[in-house]
Amino acid sequence: MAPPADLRDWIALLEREGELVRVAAEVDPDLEATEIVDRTVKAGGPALLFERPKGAAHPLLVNQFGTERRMCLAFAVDRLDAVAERLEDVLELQPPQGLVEKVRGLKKLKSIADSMPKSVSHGACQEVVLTGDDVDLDLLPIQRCWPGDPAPFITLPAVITIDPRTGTRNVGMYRMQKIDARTTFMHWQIHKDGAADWRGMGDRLEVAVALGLDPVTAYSASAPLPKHIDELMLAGFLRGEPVELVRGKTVELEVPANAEIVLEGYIEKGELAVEGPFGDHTGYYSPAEPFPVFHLTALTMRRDAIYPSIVVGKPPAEDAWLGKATERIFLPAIRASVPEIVDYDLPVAGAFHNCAIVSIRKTYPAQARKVMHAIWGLGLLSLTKAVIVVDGHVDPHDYAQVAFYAGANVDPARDVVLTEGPADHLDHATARQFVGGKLGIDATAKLPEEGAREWPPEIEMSAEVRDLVDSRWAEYGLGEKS
Ligand SMILES: Cc1cc2nc3c(=O)[nH]c(=O)nc-3n(C[C@H](O)[C@H](O)[C@H](O)COP(=O)(O)O)c2cc1C
Ligand SMILES: [Mn+2]
Repeated sequence: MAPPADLRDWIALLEREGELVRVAAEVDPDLEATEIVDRTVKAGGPALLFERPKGAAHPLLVNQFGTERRMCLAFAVDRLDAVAERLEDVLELQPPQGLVEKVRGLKKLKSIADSMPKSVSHGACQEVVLTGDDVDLDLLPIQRCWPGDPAPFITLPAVITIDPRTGTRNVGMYRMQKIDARTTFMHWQIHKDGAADWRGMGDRLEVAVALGLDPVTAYSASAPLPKHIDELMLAGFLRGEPVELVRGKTVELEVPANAEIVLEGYIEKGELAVEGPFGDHTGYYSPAEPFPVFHLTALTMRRDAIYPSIVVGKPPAEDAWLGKATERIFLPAIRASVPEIVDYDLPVAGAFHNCAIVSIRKTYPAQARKVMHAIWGLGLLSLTKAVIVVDGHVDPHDYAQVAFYAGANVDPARDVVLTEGPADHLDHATARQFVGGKLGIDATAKLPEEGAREWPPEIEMSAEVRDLVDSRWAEYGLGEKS
């Protein structure tokens, strides 16, 4: 089975799988939808298609990504690690030995070449074209998510720009506060590629925003790829099908043909206004700050377009699963530069940037410190506040195990690293915005060169006795074997 081709295909799949409920009652996108969605997400419940959002002409889809099972359905896999394995296969491309390997290598290269987006002449996303004064964001059920939000926010967009200096495309997910029917903000945080395109702009920067994509392409907008890699290529690779693009009606940019809705427009150099506050994925309101203003020149859409949204807030929220997908999918890429890493976990409760637990195959002294610094030097992982390093036999996803080793193996006088580095744009705890402390905890077993006394063996039962008890279990009268 291939991943869904577009949002409608995805909705049909969710319905077949009992993963979507249609809400026929009129629901207000102003706060009411959030409360319904938040309760549903926290209960592990289904995607919700609000068919009659109050005051809007189009239905509202929320919680499409809210469980591991739906995330797997989106990628057509049975576990998210299977997605990573496909990527790993390509990343580990070695010079081929012999004919069979050469053919296999060519197939891999072809899978990369076939991932490039493809231009087409028509797209469903342009069945309806509104330009100029006809552009009207009031048609859409844009949610105001939390009581302290000053306005509705578009929360699940794929924002497309081209770096005017290099010509490379970037696609990112950045919230867009509605200013009026034809204007929004663009929330490009300082460390993001979108912000870099904006900093490099001339007098005007064209922007296109795709809403209501197939789930893999929508996910790809949130993926932290290096600046020069087009997120639509990742989408094509993960879908096994190139993303089809049509030329915008009022911009030079190309937009995904399968989108439900596309917003086209521009940003003027130096035009900033005060955006926010916004009830954010940190669990706090991020404060009001200046951000660029986006002027719409066109709103194009399918007939009966469906508007997608996501509610972030105190974790766990729906975005937890977009984050977990990234955690899994990027493991091979991280291992490509830090090969001693066995596995890692970014706890949902840590809003992804607050904490990373990393397990390593340790072979030399101070290696845990090397890995901490690697994390603090790696893409958006550089924003990680606390890094806990454990040995390779420890499961980083098992927080009780991690807590055990972070206690038992740590002498705080010796095994804690405190340093400084860039802090997440939204971190409210740092003394200064964008700059903060970093905490490393080396919870690996220590070597003599690291200043350890003789390290005691860990307690484990012998294999013979385990086998004996296995074979005699029924005799003990203790029920099911544990
Ligand atoms: C639901 C959701 C909302 C997000 N909102 C923002 C945002 O408002 N601003 C921002 O800079 N990043 C936001 N992000 C994170 C970016 O999408 C992510 O860092 C992505 O890698 C950015 O793409 P880029 O690296 O090409 O800039 C959001 C992520 C998700 C999943
Ligand atoms: Mn990018």
